[in-house]
Amino acid sequence: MRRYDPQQVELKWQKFWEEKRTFEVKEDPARPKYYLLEMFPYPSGRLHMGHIRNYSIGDVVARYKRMQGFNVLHPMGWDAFGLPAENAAIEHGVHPAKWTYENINYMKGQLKRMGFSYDWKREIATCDPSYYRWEQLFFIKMYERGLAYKSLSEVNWCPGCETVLANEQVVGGRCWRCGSEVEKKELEGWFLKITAYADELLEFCDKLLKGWPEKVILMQKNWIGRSEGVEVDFPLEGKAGSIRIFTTRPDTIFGVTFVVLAPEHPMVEELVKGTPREEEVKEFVRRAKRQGLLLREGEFEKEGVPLGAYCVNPLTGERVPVWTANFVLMEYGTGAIMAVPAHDQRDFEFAKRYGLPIKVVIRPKDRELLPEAMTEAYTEDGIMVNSGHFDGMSNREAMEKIVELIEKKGIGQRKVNYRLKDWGISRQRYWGAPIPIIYCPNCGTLPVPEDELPVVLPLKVEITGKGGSPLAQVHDFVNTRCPRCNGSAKRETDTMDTFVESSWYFLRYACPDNHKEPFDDRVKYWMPVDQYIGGIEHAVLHLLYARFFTKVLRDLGYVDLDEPFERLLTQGMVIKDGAKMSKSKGNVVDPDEMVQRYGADTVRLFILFSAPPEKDLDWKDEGIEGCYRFLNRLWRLFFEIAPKLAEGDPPHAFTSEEVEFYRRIHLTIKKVTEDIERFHFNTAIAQMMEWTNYLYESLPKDIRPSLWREALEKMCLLLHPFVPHITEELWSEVLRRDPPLVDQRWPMYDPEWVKVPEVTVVVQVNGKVRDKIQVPEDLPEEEVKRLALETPGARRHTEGKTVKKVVYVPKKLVNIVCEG
Ligand code: ANZ
Ligand code: ZN
Repeated sequence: MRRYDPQQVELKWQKFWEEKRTFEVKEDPARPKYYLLEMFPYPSGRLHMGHIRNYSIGDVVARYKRMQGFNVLHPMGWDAFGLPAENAAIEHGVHPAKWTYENINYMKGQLKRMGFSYDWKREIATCDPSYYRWEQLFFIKMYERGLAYKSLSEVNWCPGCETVLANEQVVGGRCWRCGSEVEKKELEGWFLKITAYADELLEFCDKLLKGWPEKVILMQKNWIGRSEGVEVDFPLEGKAGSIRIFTTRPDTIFGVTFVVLAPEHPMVEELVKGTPREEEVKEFVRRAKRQGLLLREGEFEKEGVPLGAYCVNPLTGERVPVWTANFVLMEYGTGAIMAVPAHDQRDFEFAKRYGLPIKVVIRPKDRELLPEAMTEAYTEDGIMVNSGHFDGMSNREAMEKIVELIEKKGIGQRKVNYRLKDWGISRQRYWGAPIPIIYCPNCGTLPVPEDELPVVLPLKVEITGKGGSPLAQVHDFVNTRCPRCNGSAKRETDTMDTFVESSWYFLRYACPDNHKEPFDDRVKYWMPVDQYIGGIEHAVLHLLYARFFTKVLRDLGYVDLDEPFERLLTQGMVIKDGAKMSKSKGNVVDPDEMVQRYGADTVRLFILFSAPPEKDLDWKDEGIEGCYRFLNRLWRLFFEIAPKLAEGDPPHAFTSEEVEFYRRIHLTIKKVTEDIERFHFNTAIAQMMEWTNYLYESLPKDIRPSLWREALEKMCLLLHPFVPHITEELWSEVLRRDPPLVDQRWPMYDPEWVKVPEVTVVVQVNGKVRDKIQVPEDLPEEEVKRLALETPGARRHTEGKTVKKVVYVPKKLVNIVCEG
């Protein structure tokens, strides 16, 4: 018997698919299309198990859909701009382009060795000018429509290296390179106006619900963070002017006991200037600004100082002190709040800490609320108290009335706020797409004319990690001509955030060879992506940006669709010894080594078998051994039966053993098909393993050759999406079938043969027969009990009583024991 040699088998079939160009696809209006996309990798150097998992899951779906007759687009590319390439240049002196393309080359080899069914003709690398030129075009179009604009933004600044740092280069508040404490600095930068699409992005969240995980939808909604409220002016005491606050709880306005400004609020300095409080407040503001970075890492205490100034509650006329505190953010609302400690937890904690008064204005329906007795804010609905003529109303009703009053008095108006901020895309980095803008001393800011695109990133550059943006040092690049007056002008030296490239790459896969325009009719044929698969870490930013870009490109007339991704699957992490696989933890399993030892089919099988896609996968060395043994067992089974296949069938009808044997074939097809549809690959594989055991047990039985052949053929077809190489080999070498599996259709089952017999189950309540139900013989106990409890007979006799126990005697009866 031939030994199973995964290396030989796998290389053979990979070569075969490549030579036959099996996975290259063309648009074919006559066939239904299916666009399967996995998130493209950053070419960091080598694939890790997370990648392998992502792409193994995708490959099952791609191959399965293909066998179902879909015209499947399954592309792959490289998210090739980014910081690590630049860091490699700083640390090892290798050019980012060289580093990137070498990595791409290596990783592409790894993907091919896994046998993934990609159409490599459509490969994209985002650092290629033929890709980012279109991005520059979109930027210009957005600029012309006011969707790209320049504004001040806050950046991380390293005083040691005199350079801007990316968030990833700030480690514990310090520069990753020189260890200096990182400062905040205001710098001019480019923004994309994603807020203009906030409402549409939110509205479409609900339309996406059917094909996206609920968790991701919720994260997107929270990120957009729409909140309805009012802005109200609190006049200053003894001076002209007022403080404008934003609140979502105008019903609590009678309970305001202080007002708080964000430390960065311009009025802070104004109000303390020349007063005895000036020094202390300024010191606090400095500290709070420095805290900025740490704050984001989550370890912060609510702190503040009074300004010594007062303002007036416009509805009550009460005077309230003005404070500044670190928990009020300048970027949200108006950067100022009215504090209601009785009904807002943050305000409550702050008031307790600084001994500020607490005034209750809403009480629960059934009791009084005394400020002294409160241990936390009362944030529920209730009845208005201490609120003038609103007393006694429900707070919901009062809310509407108070807003009307505020608007009538002209002291404020309704306002909708979003957490979502415009997207700052300027990076003072080298390895990114240049922003196509020219600054002319006479004509101002101008976009690069379209026919001069792309603005190619120059390759001759010095990257030291110190000083300003590397591009600013490349004189040939910076110095240019003004497109309007032809005088000397300068180019923008910022590059774009790499998230911009990943916001539209899925569109470009449809027509990567079109060098005249970004998109053509092929986009219409393939889009939207039918199934997108990737990590949950992209649940917010990448997916939101991609949705935003799709809408912008629609409004610019480039594409004709509202949403890019029909369905989304977020796969879990790969963990080992209880922690996420990572270099720093030293628990990394190298895919190459595993493929060397067991072959790609075993690695794929193990990854798919160990956990359902959305769950975390715990890497166990025994597990991969087990999968390898299974494939060897499968191999031997085929070779053992092979001689039998040539024999003729007996003349008599199926024996009862053969009936069972045949039924199992169809049950397995049904189960595996349904499991793949639901992405339950692990249970599909478990079913195949069980079936293999059954076939081994059937070896001594008298099963006719044609039935054996059918079983083995179905085995190959059903396992093919998971382990494509070994199945091709067995199909062609043992079963002698042609054409290859990749061109076969997914098997169908005969519904007549998978019917489960039904049984009648009697429903008793306290031992008396009250109803009966018809159920499939193998319906799980829980289901039978649920159905029994819902029968009219059971309902009549359990109503108003407590069910104590439900007993199921399989295939016979359910007894419901109840009391009362
Ligand atoms: C008074 C009040 C009373 C509030 C109450 C809440 C409960 P969302 O839903 O997130 O929009 N707030 C407003 N601007 C803020 C800022 N720049 N920094 C920190 N907090 C700010 O939250 C709106 C609420 O968050 C606002 O309503 C305000 O506190 C606070 F019983 O005003 B509220
Ligand atoms: Zn000019």
